[in-house]
Amino acid sequence: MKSLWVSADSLRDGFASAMSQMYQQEVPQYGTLLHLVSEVNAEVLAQDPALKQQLERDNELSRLSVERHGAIRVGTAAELSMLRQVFAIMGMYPVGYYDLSQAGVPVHSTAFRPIEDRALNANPFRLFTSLLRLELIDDLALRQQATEILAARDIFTPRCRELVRLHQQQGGFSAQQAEEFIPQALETFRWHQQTTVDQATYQALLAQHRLIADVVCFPGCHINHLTPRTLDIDRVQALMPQSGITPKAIIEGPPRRTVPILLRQTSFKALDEPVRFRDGLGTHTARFGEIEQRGIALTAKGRALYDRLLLESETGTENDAHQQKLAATFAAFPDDARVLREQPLAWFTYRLSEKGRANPAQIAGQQNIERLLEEGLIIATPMIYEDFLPVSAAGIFQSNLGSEAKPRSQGHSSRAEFEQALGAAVSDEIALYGQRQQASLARCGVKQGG
Ligand code: OOG
Ligand code: NI
Repeated sequence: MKSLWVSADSLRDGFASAMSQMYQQEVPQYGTLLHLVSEVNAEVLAQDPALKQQLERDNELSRLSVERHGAIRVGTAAELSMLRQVFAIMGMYPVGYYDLSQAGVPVHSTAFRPIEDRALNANPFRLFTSLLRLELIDDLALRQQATEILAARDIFTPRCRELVRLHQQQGGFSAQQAEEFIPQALETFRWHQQTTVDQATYQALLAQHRLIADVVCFPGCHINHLTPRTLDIDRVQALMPQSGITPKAIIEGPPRRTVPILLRQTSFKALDEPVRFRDGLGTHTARFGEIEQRGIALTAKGRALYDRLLLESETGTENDAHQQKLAATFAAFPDDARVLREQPLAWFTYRLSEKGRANPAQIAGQQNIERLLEEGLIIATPMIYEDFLPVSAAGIFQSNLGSEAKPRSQGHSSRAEFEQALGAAVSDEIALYGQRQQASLARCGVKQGG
């Protein structure tokens, strides 16, 4: 019998859309931001027909309007490992290891995301997922208490657990099961006004780190932001106040470039939201909004240059000054597609042009990619960066949780512990980009190396 299972791409698309609907209801400013981003994207495309054509040709235009990332934080290894199984059903796999303890945030993280070209183009929805490091709570009694609170909760509905088991046994979902799975999985990420603790416990955890209180005191792992992708972050940042949204002071990441690199992000501050403790009312500050502009993925060499320049650059507290300083330092980073390819600092996707399809013999055996491009036999387009940046992430965490920049000395990087909690290895993002570039060249009939 032919498989009638619903595809992982379609499950992810349905889930991402349901998540966005839910978050628009929970945080109305997110809806305003979505609206602003789609307006700015439409303007950019109208003003830059060449960009529009390129995005259309590469099947990227369709993903733009559905594209977003979210972020969640969990408290235990068991929760993280169960999330891995839930996301696998939607074609999202752990990529990258981010150690944020070095920036004073007591978590380490990965991104669950699709990894293949086709899946990324269908819907690149990704979730930045952090695991709390309870060992960084130095008060032992409090650490024990937090451990017990977390052990007593189940952030998954019983039906969600059953459906995950069923999927693992059957190897897929029928249409009806898929329809049931999406809202069941969504429950884990819903906001709860009712906390699981009394005020004293909340305050004690908050005093350790705001993030610890956010993870430990609630019955679920509420989605804390959803981030649409804009084609012009400077414009959205400038327009945010007119829509009644106050952005964070500076845009994180690299400066504006002719060939945009990696990821630029800005966010707006979390609101104080009313919550109920076991013994009274209060407020909690956790959820916020963010936008991002994605550029080309960098090779290990390009990434090392980015990291070095970011470190060397002076920073400003006001965005214009900050961007000018960044731009001055990043003058040392080539901003030309050809140079980016030749060095090589960045990844590209290659495909045959019409001429190339008509003349395969001219390609076979040719190893000089620039020559093939010049002759119009193949076409190169920047490969979009699908991941995150730890320095930017730390900036976003801090600006939204109250700045607390003290680095935690115990916070040695522990990727192995993270993978053990996850129950799987995380993929190396740079290796994934390299494989995709290689595969695109192979599809063109270009032999590389040797
Ligand atoms: C995650 C912050 C990181 C990003 O875009 O870098 C992040 C969090 O606050 O849980 O989402
Ligand atoms: Ni984010």
